[in-house]
Amino acid sequence: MTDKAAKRARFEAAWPHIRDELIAYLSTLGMPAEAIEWYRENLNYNVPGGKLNRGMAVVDTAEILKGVALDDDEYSKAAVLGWSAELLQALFLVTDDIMDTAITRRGQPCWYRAPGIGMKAINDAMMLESGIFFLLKKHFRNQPYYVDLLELFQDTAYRTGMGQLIDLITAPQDEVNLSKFSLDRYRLIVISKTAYYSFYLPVALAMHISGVPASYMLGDQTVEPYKVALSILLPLGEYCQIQDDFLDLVAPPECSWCVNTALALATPEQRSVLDENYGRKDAAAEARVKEVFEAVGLREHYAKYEADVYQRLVEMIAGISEGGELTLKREIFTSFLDKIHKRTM
Ligand code: DMA
Ligand code: MG
Ligand code: MG
Ligand code: MG
Repeated sequence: MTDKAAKRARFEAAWPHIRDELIAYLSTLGMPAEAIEWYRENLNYNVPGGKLNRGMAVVDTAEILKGVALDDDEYSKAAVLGWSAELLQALFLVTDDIMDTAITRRGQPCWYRAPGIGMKAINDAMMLESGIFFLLKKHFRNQPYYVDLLELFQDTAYRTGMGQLIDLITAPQDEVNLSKFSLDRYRLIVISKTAYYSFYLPVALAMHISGVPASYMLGDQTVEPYKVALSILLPLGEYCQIQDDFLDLVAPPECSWCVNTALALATPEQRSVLDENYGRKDAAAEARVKEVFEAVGLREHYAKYEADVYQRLVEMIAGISEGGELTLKREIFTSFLDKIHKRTM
């Protein structure tokens, strides 16, 4: 087994226990067997089975901060928070698929389309969210950083919801209106709906359980490590999504980097071609959109964007001063950057 596979296996092995804690709570409240089975199926169907990037990032970051392997208690704390991040992702995916009228997710029918589920999926999503706060209370109630964890999940969910809102009103499923699109709007959507919960949340969670304080002195310099982390992880998350969009190239009717960049570069004629064809689900229209993308030099623009953002992130990371214990480490960020840079799928 590779190191990466072993890490994943260990993280996955923590799930059944965490799931059973959530289910057991319903039993202690005397919920009927049918409800308990429903919740179990909700959790099993929607929480594991993804890439687990966010959950494992909590564990990885905690390990980097400590510098040596976590002990069992530290690992189990990191795993609870990692799975809580996965619960947050799950509730957003369940509701996102309803709003996007999606068909499949992770190779199976979306939860709301699974037999017998339908709009009960809305309540299921809310119960996934409540599960996060149950776990936080159960495992962290007595920790000095308990309120920080609560605030972090609350703030992150709020930001993600705002991102979903502006995405939904900018690129509604049923009517693409390119006059609403712009690169600025795109950036705001991506940072809000993806970067916060996918990049900042896992790292900040690990920082809290590792005891990283809100500020510290390094020499005569005051460092605010959570702000530093945010300032790097938001552009990193944006980069990751732009790369995703570029690898997909034409995935209408999304408000993607490709169409927004093309809109910024298009001649009036090319703009009309995009207005008439973008978001239409037929092969000929897609081919015309692709032609415009090629004609405006989207590939070259992407290569330049990637080189620039990579350079900028490398410089920001190099600018982190490493002190003793409980301070930021550059490796937290380079490990993300290395995974993303020049990714081809
Ligand atoms: C999903 O955004 C966003 C969240 C917060 C889950 P999306 O609809 O663009 O992504 P997907 O293609 O995964 O449905
Ligand atoms: Mg979606
Ligand atoms: Mg969506
Ligand atoms: Mg995509």
